[in-house]
Amino acid sequence: MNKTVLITGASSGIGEGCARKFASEGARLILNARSVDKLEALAQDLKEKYGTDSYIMPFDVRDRKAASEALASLPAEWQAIDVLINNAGLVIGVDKEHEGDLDEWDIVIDTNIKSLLSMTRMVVPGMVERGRGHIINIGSIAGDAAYPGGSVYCATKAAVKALSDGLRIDLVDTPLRVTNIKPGMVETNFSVIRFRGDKDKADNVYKGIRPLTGEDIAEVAYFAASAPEYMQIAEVLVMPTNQATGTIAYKKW
Ligand code: 8X3
Repeated sequence: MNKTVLITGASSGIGEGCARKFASEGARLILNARSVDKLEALAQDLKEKYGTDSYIMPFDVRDRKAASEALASLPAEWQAIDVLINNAGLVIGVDKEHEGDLDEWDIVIDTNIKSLLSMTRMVVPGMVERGRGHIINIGSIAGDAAYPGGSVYCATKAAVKALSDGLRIDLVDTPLRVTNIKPGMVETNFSVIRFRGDKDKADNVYKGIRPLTGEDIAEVAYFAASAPEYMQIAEVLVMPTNQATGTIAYKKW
């Protein structure tokens, strides 16, 4: 793939899966996450395995000024971003809506909604100018219906669906494409953060079922990005075979 791909939250989980998949297919990568060390290690690994050219952009996606400065300072040969993968996202806690911590929810809302929006706002105008581009948002099955303990997270992923659909409408008269990938159960660090570091509780989510991996979701993202230009994979709901909805899964204990 002869494309420049910017991935947010690239240092782990689905973001790292996407970095590895797109690298293995020959893309050039702009890797974003907070940790310089993790990004450097990933870039080095991708270089050794696939000969990938990576440009590292360490900043917290919630820091709009840092994001805008990083994008403005991209060397000329890295400025023509073809694919933006808005992956950075998280949830903290499983509290009820009337009981949770507003400061934690600010982090979730700022990351999952406002940062996705600001990256889109900053990167897409260049794509429109160049007449070429693809925005891949990592939404969630959680955006389809609220579930117990997920109120705010589900709301943020419903917002990702609305932002994806709205952007697709706004870009309908351009060659740009917008994809919203909505994963169900994917085993990453996601549940560890949801349960505030409690690894046992996080592991329990995936006991008795074979969850998807970041690499599985990366296959979907790559499929969408490599589809013919006239074909827009608008939305994909993807989950383990033994999962049916955000709350219904069959587990063999
Ligand atoms: C994460 C999937 O099942 O926790 O977006 O809603 S789930």
